[in-house]
Amino acid sequence: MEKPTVRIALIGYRFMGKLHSHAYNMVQQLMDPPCRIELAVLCGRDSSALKAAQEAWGWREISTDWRAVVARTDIDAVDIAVPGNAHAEIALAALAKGKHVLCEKPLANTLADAEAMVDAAEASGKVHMVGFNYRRAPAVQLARRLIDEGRLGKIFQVRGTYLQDWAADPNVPLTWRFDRSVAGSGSLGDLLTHVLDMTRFLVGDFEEVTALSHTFVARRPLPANFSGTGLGHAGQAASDSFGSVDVDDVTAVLARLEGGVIGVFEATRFATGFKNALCLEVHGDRGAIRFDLERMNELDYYAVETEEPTRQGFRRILATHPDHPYMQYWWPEGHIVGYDVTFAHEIHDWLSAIIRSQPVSPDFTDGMRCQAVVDAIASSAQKRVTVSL
Ligand code: SOE
Repeated sequence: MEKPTVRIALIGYRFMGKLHSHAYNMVQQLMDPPCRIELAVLCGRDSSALKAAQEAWGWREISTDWRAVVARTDIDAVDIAVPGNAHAEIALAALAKGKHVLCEKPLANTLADAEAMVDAAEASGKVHMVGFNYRRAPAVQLARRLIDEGRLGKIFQVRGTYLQDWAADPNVPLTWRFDRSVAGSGSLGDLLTHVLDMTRFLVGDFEEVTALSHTFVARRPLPANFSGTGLGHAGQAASDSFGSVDVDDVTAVLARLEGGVIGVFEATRFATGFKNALCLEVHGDRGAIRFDLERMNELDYYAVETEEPTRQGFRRILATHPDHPYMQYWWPEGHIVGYDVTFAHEIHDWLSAIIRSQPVSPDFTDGMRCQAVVDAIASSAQKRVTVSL
C-alpha cells in the first residue's frame, strides 16, 4: 500500500534549519517512516540565502512570508526552527490553520506564551512537539529503560551540567543569542533547558529552585556582517561599536524534585575547554548512570549489587547494539552515530505520531512545564530567594 504523504513547511534555515533539513532527508532515506515526506516550503527572511539552502537540501519552494506559508492548504505540518521570540506567533497561527507543529526549544520566551501555545495545541487536536532532541540520543533512551526497570532503585540525587566555552572570548560579537528580546535568556534558555528537560524525562518534576546567574562580559562588539550560528565562529567580523549583553552567561541551580530527589545544575558558555558537554548523572540506592553528550554513544552504568566491593565500579555500555533504542536504523554494532541523528529520531517520531493520530512527547505541555522551571530559576536568581513551583 502506498504511504500517505506529509507536506512540510520549515520556518528557519540557519543552524537548526540545516539540521532539520538534513534530518528529514535521513528519515526518508534510512528510517522507513510510515509516510512519504514532501519537503514543500523552506521559509526565511533572506531570499538569496534561502535559494542556496533550497538547492543544497532539496526543498521544492522557498518563501519569505511565513504567514502566507502556514495558511497554505497544501501544507500539513509546520516545523519552527527560528529564535524563541518568534515561536509563539508562528505556532499559534499554524495551529489555527490546522497544521501539526514541531517547535524548537525553548518552547517560548515567556511562560504566558508557552501556556497560550499549550491551550491552542490542545484545542487543535493536532500533533505538537517541542524539540528537546537529546531525549532521543540512544544512550539517553537506554538510561530511561534502566530507570524504568528499577535498576537504579530509589533515586537520591541528579546532577546536570551543560558546558560550552564559545562566549568566553570577549570579541565574540553581540549576536541574537545575547539579546533577551530575541533569545529570552542566555545559558539558561539555550542550554539549561536541555538539562531540565532530560531531568524531567529521567527523574521527575521540579518542586523548588534556588539559583544564581552572572554575566561576565557585559558589552560586546556589534556584529558587522552576521551570517553564522551565533556561536562565535563562522567568520563573523566584529565592528568598532559596542552594545550591551542583557542575558546570563552562566546559571547555577540547587533544586528539590518530586520524591525527595535533590538536584544540582549548571549551564555556562564560559567553561573554557568544553565545547558541547551536556552531562547528567543520576544516583539511586541500587545503581547510578552517567551520560555525557561529548561521548554520546556511551552510557556509564554502576550497579551496587553485582560485584563484591573490591570489583565495583562504573562500566561503559556502548549503546549501539541493534536492540538499543533507535539503533536498528543505523550501522553495525560499534559504528557510532552523531548529534544529527537525535533530530532524525525526533522528526521520525513526530511524523509517525501524525500518521497514527497519536500524541508524542516531549509535547507543548512538556515545553511549558520546562518554561515554568526557567521562570522560577530566573526569578530566584533575580530576587535571591528560593522559588517554589
Ligand atoms: C548553542 O548554544 C546550541 O546550539 C543550542 O542552541 C542547542 O540547543 C544545543 O543543542 C547546542 O548548543
